[in-house]
This record gives sequence, C-alpha cells and structure tokens, in this order.
Amino acid sequence: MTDATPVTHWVCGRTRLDLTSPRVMGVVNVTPDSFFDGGHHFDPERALDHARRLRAEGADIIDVGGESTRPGAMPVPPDVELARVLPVVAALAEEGVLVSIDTTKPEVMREAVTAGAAIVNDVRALCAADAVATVARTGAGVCLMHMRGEPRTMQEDPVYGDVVRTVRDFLSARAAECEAMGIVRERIVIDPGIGFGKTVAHNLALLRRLGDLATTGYPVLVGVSRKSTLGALSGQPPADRLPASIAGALAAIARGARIVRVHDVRATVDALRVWRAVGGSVT
Ligand code: HH2
Repeated sequence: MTDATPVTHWVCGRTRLDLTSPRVMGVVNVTPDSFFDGGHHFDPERALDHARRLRAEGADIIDVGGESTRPGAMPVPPDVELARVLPVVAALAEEGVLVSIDTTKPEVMREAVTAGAAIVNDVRALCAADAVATVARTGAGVCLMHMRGEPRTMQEDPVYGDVVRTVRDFLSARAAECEAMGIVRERIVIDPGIGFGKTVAHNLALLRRLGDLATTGYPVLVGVSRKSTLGALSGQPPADRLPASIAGALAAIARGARIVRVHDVRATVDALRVWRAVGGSVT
C-alpha cells in the first residue's frame, strides 16, 4: 500500500475533532469484570459520576463499554450489554459529551448511536455481519482495532511473521471496506490493539513502529493504559501501573498516536501539558 495524505480531524456525527494535537479518550466500563475498573462503575449512576469526572479532568471523548474484552472474558448477550450502556450513553450525550460506544455488536452500535453516541469503537474492526453497513448508515466516527482471535483464547501463544505488517495490512483492508461501503475517510481511526492476541514483544514492536501504521494516513489511537505489557515491564499489578501508563501514553504519542485511550485522565492530561510546553513533538 502507498503512503497517504494524513487526515487531520475526525468526523464523528456533527463533531469535527481536531487531531493536530493529541486527544484523550477516557474509559468508562459499565461492567462487573473489566481487567482494571471492573465493578467500580457497574451501577449507571456511578458510571455517570465517573464519566463526568473524567470529562472535567479534560477527556475529549468518553468511551462507554458494557462488555469486558480482557483475556479470558466471556461474551455478554446484546440485551444485557444494552441495558448497561444505554442510560449512560444517553445521559452523557444529553450533557454534550462526545461519547464513544465500545462494542462489537451491530444492534448495540445502532441503539447507542440513536441514544447519542457519535463514535463506534470496535475491537473487532466492524467484522461482525452487518456491522459496516450499520455504521455506514449513521454519521458516526469509527475506531477499527486489530485483535487476533477471541478474548477467551487470544493470549494462547499468538504467533505472527511480521506483526506490524500483519496489523497494518489488516487495518488497511478493513478501512478500505468501510470506505467502499460509504464511511468516508475522515470518519475512520485505526488502532493496533495493544494486548489483543499479542505477546509483550509484539506489543512493543507495534508501539515502536506506530509510524508504520500512521503512513496509512488514518489517525492512530492507542490503548495501553494499565495493560499487562506495562506489568511485564514494571513488575507492577494493574493498580500500580499509573506511572507506566503515563510513560506508555507519551511514548505512543511521540511515535505518532493522535488519540490515547486511558483510565487516568487527569494524570495523562497533566503529562501532556508538560509535554507540549517543552515542545514535545509528534512524529
Ligand atoms: N482496550 C480495551 C477495550 N477497548 N478499544 C480500543 N480501541 N483500544 C484498546 O486498546 C481497547 C479498547 C481493554 O481495556 P478496558 O476497556 O479497560 O478493559 P475490559 O476490556 O476488560 O473492559
């Protein structure tokens, strides 16, 4: 594939999000079992309070999820997922928050966008039957993420030839299908899927060579916050991975990420302020 002119903004419904400086996506998991914050915001009112706090701390986007995708996680039926996320999505959208729905199911995408979500974040890159057509019918922005296998089994000895090339080719092909189905280029962001069917070495190769993904022209989003690769490097459990998460976010931005998906918005925003003040640049 040839290198393409970079997209400088993300069209998400009526919002045009400027991506010339790095953006922060705050995570709100309305789940009992997410790997880091599972159960903390399972009650919709607590999820809303948390989302409002993340927004006040400087999150540009709030990513609402109702199904954990941690290694070993079991799938959740669509009606259960909808009951978890819809009240949170609707209330946040009503308050003017730029909301992303983290789901792989077309029925959840459709209902969440109707309730006000402006972004569909899919760890399966719209691979479910009808997912591309469902999103195409909306004006929503989309994040296409790479995952090898299924959450239940994805960490069982993942093998790649050149992981960066495999991920880049997969994401380019998914983005091309989206464009062919009517999702314009400015609506698409890509994500290498740190920790999704990858060893520590694979994740580090992807982070070191994020620039290879950026040459597709699609803005790159990275989620490394609190993940096990940071545990492998720091020796810390998820609760003590904040310093490693900040370093991971800044390193991703330095290598070309335009958006970082994080659990700790205030700390990330503070770090980015310092980064920018001293001329931290994006490659
Ligand atoms: N990571 C997780 C979930 N969704 N979406 C994108 N685009 N990129 C990611 O790296 C990503 C994602 C996993 O983190 P979390 O939501 O905190 O955990 P869980 O899946 O256990 O709910």
